[in-house]
Amino acid sequence: MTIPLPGRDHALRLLREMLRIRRFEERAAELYTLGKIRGFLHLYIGEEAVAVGAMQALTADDAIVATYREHGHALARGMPAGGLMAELYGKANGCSRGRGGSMHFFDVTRRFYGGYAIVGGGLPIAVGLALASRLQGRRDITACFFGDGAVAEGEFHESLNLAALWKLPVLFLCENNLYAMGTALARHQSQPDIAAKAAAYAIAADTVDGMDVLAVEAATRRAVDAVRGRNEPFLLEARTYRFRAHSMYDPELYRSKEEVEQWKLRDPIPTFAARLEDAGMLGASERGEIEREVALEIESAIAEAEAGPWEPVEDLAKDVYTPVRR
Ligand SMILES: Cc1ncc(C[n+]2csc(CCOP(=O)(O)OP(=O)(O)O)c2C)c(N)n1
Ligand SMILES: [Mg+2]
Repeated sequence: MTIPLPGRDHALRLLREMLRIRRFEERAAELYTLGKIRGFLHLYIGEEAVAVGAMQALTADDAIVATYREHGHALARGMPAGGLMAELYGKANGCSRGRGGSMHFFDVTRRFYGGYAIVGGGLPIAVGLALASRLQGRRDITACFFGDGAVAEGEFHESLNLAALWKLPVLFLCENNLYAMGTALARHQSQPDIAAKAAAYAIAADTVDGMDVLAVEAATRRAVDAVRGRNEPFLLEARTYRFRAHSMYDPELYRSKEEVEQWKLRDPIPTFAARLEDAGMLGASERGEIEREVALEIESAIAEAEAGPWEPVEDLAKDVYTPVRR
């Protein structure tokens, strides 16, 4: 079903948010090959519509938990690009003081609780956050993003079970990009329909086209209403695709070039931009202006990362051990 276009301001905001993520990561990939960024770097390119669409339905009070592929979620949540780029560089002005890198973005003031390297590791944290909120009598919900690979983990089942049993306000949002590293979903799941798994825990579920930002926003709004209104969890599965390798090193022997090219035809950014152009909401000069503004933001983020300090080596063990209080 094609969702009608929203007002022009909101539509352009969605486009801009997706572009910010795309351009941020394209530059990050270049900086990685230059050796400026090291360690793991998992790009979200191709999946931008999921984070951007979903984030529109959440308020600043809601908590977010994401995976190691979380650059897009952090940007869409409003974390400043400079602090994120500095974190990729490992600099002390990074959002996690340079100690986490790409997989561990964190910002407690924006209720962004990671960035998790452990597949499925964010799910029990999300359930705990929702439990804390319930115990404190708050109305916020926790949105937990995770990949299709996480449904193979015990934590997925344990988390869904407890969230349903205790009626906790968690939106489980599965970003099904069909692969967990090099393993296709159908090769590791007896039931590859992820949304169908929710029924085993008496959780309501829905699926959405993760390449369509408006569809994701609308489906997330319905899901969030269900979580807030009924005070119980919900599972939303967004069907999407990553255009790049799993991480920076991956010969991609598990999928064909044709398959990747087929999915690229559904790239969420040009398809949405084309819709806006057809509707007379976006002209060539405006598109150019948005691109220029986004490029400026990313270049200034890089400058901030370049200028940022390294943590002194004397601080190596700082915050690693908690002092024992006697
Ligand atoms: C518990 C655990 N097992 C294995 C790994 C190694 N690993 C890193 S990413 C990944 C694939 C996860 O795929 P998915 O959840 O679909 O997320 P995607 O990378 O597709 O976004 C695996 C197995 C890990 N990080 N944690
Ligand atoms: Mg996956």
